Amino acid sequence: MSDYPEPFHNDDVALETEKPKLKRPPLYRVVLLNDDYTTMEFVIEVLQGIFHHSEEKAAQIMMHVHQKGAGICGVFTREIAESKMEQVLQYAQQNKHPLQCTMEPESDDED
Ligand code: TYC
Repeated sequence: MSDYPEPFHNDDVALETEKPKLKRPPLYRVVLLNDDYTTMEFVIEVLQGIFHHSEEKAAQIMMHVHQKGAGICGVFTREIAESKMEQVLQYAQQNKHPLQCTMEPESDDED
């Protein structure tokens, strides 16, 4: 049964067809930077605790950062990436490690 009283007319109303809003949100990479002082164990702990990587994957990412200078911890929407980055910086500071972390747009045409 209809929810509207009958008869229902909308002859005078101009109905515009709107394009469906299906755009995906822009994504951001959270990037971990190498330094000479943060322990490897601490970096692995961060990657497991904040980014939910397995111990094996965390060790792999840590070694990549250690050898190449930087590496991706994960890809997230902006708010999540910001939150992860802040958690890393705060946790590192609390534990007196100079570990640095940054974020960058996943795609070049987004900022
Ligand atoms: N280079 C550090 C060491 O030799 C380990 C390290 C890895 C530090 C990754 C930071 O993001 C980092 N103890």
